[in-house]
Amino acid sequence: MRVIWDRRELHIKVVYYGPPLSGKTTNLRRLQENIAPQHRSDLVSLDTEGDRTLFFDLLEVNLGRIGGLQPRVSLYTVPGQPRYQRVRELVLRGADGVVFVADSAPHRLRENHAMWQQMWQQMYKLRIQDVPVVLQLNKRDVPNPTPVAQFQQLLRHPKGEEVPIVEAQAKHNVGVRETFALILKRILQR
Ligand SMILES: Nc1nc2c(ncn2[C@@H]2O[C@H](COP(=O)(O)OP(=O)(O)O)[C@@H](O)[C@H]2O)c(=O)[nH]1
Ligand SMILES: [Mg+2]
Repeated sequence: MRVIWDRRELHIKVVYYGPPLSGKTTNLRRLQENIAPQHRSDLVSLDTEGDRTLFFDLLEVNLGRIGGLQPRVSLYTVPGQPRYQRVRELVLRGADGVVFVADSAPHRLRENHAMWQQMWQQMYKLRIQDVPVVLQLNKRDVPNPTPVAQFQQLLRHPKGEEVPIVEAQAKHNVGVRETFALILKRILQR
């Protein structure tokens, strides 16, 4: 988080992390569609190959004033494919908060877990292990979604802290705004 005093701006970086195709880009797309153009940028997607994000997506959102400052929030997504581990780390650097977008499809459980572990490894390496994390359980509309309790058991905070959960269907714009509001609230509380 950086304050640019002469412009009275507060810069905040939020990263959406998770396995491939869990719905990270869809979250940003829905936010873009639902925030008035004067309060946001266009969604910039770098080097996409069909549906897949190869580098990252970026959306900037300007919020109302907080304590005389104008918050400017930069939202990033990471590419989920295993071979882009290094890119994920680069994008994660300097994050003020992280949203982990999990895929509720039952056959994706192991991938969620592997990415969750990698996220914490990278957060420790980058010394951002204490920034707020929100766990979004996306795709709750799929058949036989992984139960919330099973996610809670599997995706644990390394220090045993409670991780707030939002159930979502990003595709249908359910839980997207709530997730964004919750991570921002946690960041600003800090
Ligand atoms: N069934 C279902 N599909 C979703 C949901 N959210 C996203 N998707 C789909 O999942 C696919 C991957 O989404 P995308 O946002 O590109 O994933 P990313 O790789 O995490 O950025 C797309 O076909 C989306 O339409 C959801 O809530 N339910
Ligand atoms: Mg993507």
